[in-house]
Amino acid sequence: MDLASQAHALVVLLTCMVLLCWAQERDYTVKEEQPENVRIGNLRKDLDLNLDPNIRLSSPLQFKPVYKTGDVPLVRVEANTGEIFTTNHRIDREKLCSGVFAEKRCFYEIEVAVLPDEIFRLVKIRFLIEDVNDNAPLFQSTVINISIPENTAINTRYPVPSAFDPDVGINGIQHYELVKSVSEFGLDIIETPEGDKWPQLIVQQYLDREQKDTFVMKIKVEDGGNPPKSSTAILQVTISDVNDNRPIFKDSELEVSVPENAPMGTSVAQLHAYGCRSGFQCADPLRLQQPDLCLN
Ligand SMILES: [Ca+2]
Ligand SMILES: [Ca+2]
Ligand SMILES: [Ca+2]
Ligand SMILES: [Ca+2]
Repeated sequence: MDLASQAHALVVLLTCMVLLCWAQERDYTVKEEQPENVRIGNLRKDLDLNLDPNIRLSSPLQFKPVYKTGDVPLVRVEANTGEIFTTNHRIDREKLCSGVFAEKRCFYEIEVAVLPDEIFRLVKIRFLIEDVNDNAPLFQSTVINISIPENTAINTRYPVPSAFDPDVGINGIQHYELVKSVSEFGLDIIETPEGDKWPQLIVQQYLDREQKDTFVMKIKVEDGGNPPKSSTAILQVTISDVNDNRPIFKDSELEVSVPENAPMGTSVAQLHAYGCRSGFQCADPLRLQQPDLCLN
């Protein structure tokens, strides 16, 4: 290596040392929702400062946190010891990282200046906020209404509006079930590649609005926390009508007697027809117009 190359290597080495001095980083992991004064770590120990005993310090070693403007301090650093603690401001992962995609990790960051000037460095501290299961999954509404036509084929699926759980991973939604079910309907869960779970109602039997026009069930959603949290909603299925029955007369035959001298226009009988559409039974017949049969 010639002299110029050696000089260049030395410059690169010195630059790296200076940058290392300034760009020190340290990561910690802390659970959300901890009470005040829970110890997270000790900077003096964890930064491995390796203070040169030959350097005379103008004042004792000190740690001075620098918070981002407007940030509520979620941790405090003891100036003399470098001990890091939680504060009386609760760390709420769901609030801190509300705009962050669920699959991304949630960090809280501060910088800490290490003083005095002789050993000055600015250390970037990142706190990885671990999720705890502090939210139950909830449906958007306590009553979910679904309308299904009565001629729906068996195995047809209807999406049920999903619940929402702001926690992530196993603490998010894991399971749906019908806790008060009927034989006409079943529930299946579709899982997307992103891991989202979508409940779907499956028609398991032929429906007949004229027999039964409303089914009331209860749907339960549960997360995978330990212990799990859950909630329920009423699932009300309304069977909508289709025109699947022709109207029928009350009597298939009608016998009337008419005097031979009856004038024209004389009413001789009244016809009864029903909009009875079940085909087999007519539990709640709809009475149609009842025309008179008249002489003409
Ligand atoms: Ca929380
Ligand atoms: Ca949860
Ligand atoms: Ca949480
Ligand atoms: Ca019908």
